Amino acid sequence: MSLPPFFSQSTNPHVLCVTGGLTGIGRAISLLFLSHGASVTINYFPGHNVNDEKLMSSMRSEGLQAIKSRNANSTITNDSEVPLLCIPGDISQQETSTSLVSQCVEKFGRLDTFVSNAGICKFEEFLEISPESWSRHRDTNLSGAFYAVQAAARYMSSHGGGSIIGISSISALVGGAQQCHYTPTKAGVLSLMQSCATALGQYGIRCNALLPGTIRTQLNEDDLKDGSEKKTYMEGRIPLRRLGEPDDMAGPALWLAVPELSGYVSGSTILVDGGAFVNFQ
Ligand code: RM4
Repeated sequence: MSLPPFFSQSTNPHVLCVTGGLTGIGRAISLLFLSHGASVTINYFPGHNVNDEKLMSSMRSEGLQAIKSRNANSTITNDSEVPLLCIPGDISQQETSTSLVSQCVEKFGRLDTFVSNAGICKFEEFLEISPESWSRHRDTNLSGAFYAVQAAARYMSSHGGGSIIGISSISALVGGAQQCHYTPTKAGVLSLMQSCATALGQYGIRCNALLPGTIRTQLNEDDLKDGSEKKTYMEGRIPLRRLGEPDDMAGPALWLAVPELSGYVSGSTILVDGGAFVNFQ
């Protein structure tokens, strides 16, 4: 049986903002929050996907379905009423996040939960990684998270607090031979959330790191092709015997957003990996 909605536009409003929200984990989180009655603003990197317009319109119709299936009495009855705002922008630039937060607040009047999710991972041999690739991974994954979290915190610190979630990775804790430019950025996001938890607790802002294990997204669609040896190997490493899906990340994000459920959780590291990390022998 599906849970009733946690939020309500009229009696318990909740506004979520997510970077990199058009695909993968960011999209799954956004859709779950929409289904629970939240309003959602997403950032996306224009042109990064084959067809942004199509992804946005399918997100609206999936959002509508999700809302209706959780709440048959919802007053939202067509795609155009889905409370979803999509803002293009390169997250490595500070002004993208400043403007994202202000457009979100202008449209929906508040900001309760911020998810810093946008990230890239190009699988490359360490000996061949160029300075450009190294800086692109740092600029997007780490500087992007820094600016985004700072913009959210600047708003939340003077508006009663909120929940900030940094999407780090199992790769913050363990190495990957073709991820030498990526794993340090994910360790950086974990550390960022720990320091921000200490800096921002005084404002009622909780900061936590969510660490996805191996989740099937566009980041690893080449690396983990169906039928590949690596995919079989990775599945074998996971005690739950399957790769993760973006939806697997959405529930933990919702839990971190709801103060009644996680109001005393801050500075924590939440691994969502089907047990992969602890599977040594
Ligand atoms: C992860 C982890 C996964 C990989 C992705 C791209 O956080 O290393 O195994 O598929 O990055």
